[in-house]
Amino acid sequence: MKRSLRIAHASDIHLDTDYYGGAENASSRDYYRGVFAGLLERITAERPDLMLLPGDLFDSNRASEDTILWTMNALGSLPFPVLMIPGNHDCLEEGAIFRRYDFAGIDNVEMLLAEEGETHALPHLGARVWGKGMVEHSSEFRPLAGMPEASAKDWNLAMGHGIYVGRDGFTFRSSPVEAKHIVRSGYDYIALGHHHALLDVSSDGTAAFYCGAPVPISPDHHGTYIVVDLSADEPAAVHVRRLE
Ligand SMILES: [Mn+2]
Repeated sequence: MKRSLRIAHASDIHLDTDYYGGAENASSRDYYRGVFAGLLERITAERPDLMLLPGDLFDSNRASEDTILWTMNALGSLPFPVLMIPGNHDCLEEGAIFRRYDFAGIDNVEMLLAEEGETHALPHLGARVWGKGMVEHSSEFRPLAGMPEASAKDWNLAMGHGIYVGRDGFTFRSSPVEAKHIVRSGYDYIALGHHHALLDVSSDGTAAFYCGAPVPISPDHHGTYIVVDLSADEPAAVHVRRLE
């Protein structure tokens, strides 16, 4: 019997929005850092077994070195594993942050960067996580294409970064997330990023959500993240958390 599993899902942090170093716009840098630090504090208090962060941790690959090192330190201080993929804002283009800095070298952090997708197993949790590294945000890139078959003995989790296009696989949108990869996947939870507001795209028994961004999309909105509890023989319990 599978042990229960608590997952934290946060995405689209966009650190260093409007900031590229120096004194100018440092208040924007500090605001985004503060939101992320507060988010990590809230999540830590919920004692998750792991955290999934499906892309756009940084607003661009030109984020300042100071913020990159600050972020590596913040992630490395967490008492649980963090699994991440790049998004379109911090994709694996030439000079990418995730090519220049060894996030996977942080003890509790795993980066899923393979272009064709890769699975990271967490044997102590009885879980495995699949994701792929976006090199270019284009209509050819399919964030969830190539997910391996679900394993019967583990919790099967996946991450993707892109726009949900439903059943319309033919699209000119960049990085389309298609329903056909969610339906009948047999996965227990698919953590999505890119859309900055909460969106439930679950299908036929597979829970799949955009958790929203921690920074509100408008002044009358609020940031969100998700906590998911998985227990044997029960559907995924998805809890949406608001950040004030
Ligand atoms: Mn994005």
